[in-house]
Amino acid sequence: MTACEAWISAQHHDVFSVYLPHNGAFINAALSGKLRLQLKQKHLQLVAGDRVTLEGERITALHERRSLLSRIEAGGRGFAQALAANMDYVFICTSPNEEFNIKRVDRYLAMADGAGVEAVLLITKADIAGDLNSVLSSIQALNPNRQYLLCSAITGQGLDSVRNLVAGGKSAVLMGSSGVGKSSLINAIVGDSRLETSEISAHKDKGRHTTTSRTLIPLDNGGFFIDSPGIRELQLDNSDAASGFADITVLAGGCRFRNCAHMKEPGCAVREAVASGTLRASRLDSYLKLKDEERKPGKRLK
Ligand SMILES: Nc1nc2c(ncn2[C@@H]2O[C@H](COP(=O)(O)OP(=O)(O)OP(=O)(O)O)[C@@H](O)[C@H]2O)c(=O)[nH]1
Ligand SMILES: [Mg+2]
Ligand SMILES: [Zn+2]
Repeated sequence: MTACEAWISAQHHDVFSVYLPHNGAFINAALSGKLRLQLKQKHLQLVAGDRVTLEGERITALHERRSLLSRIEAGGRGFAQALAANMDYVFICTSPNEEFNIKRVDRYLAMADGAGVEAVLLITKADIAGDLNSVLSSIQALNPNRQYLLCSAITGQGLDSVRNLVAGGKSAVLMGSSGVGKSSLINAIVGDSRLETSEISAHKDKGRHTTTSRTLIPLDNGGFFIDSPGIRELQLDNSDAASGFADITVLAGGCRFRNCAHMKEPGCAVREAVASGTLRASRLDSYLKLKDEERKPGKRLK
């Protein structure tokens, strides 16, 4: 039987919807018994964006991942939950209304950082009269160099820029609270209404997300989006987080105390690096927030 490469789009129980890059089709496939066992032994789960080997309708191998975004599973059992693999970008979607929360934005940024995936802030619903100035100034305060794009699914503002970021085979996963307009944005860019969307009031009434699973959406410019359900609880995967702060780990080797918390300890090489301008203060802040997060597992993100 001939084997080909396929990309994981969505999962419904034991059935995976996979995308075939050679012909652009989506088909259903299931894990081979052998791969199922291998994944179980390694505590791995296939996730949207994963590259796999397909033999007929059987998925027989998982290819090495270029990047993996993950978080601690909601419910506090402490397992890392994979969110999307092989992404070039995380589009962190937030709208300039009551939903806007700079701490949440920072949390998403730290997650992207931890996975080594580039983050772009999408300020959605730029057509509504929210307090755009205060939103932009809090983003500036977080990091003056942070890229952001103003977009609107209604007026079309910013859609070309978002589209161009993924041109030529790049992939981006859209993340952000339920109702910020992730699916609407993708529909507006793709030019049809393939993804279900709904009024925010409906979200609140039903207490559910309109989008319920991650799905791969190919664009005609060669790029890919992954739509995802709004994340209610966002915690960071410690292993990813630590690996995303290799610069700080290296600096910490120069601290006087081995267990230095880089807060007020004398002889702290990390603080010295901030003072001398070799380390951004905002980066140390993100790192410390993350450490704080690790000490308080199960803390809800509001
Ligand atoms: N004014 C305005 N409303 C928008 C825009 N984009 C989306 N909306 C509205 O916002 C609501 C939620 O949009 P969705 O696209 O379903 O939001 P979502 O982020 O995909 O939500 P989940 O799938 O639950 O995570 C809908 O009522 C949309 O019509 C926009 O650019 N401007
Ligand atoms: Mg959606
Ligand atoms: Zn220190």
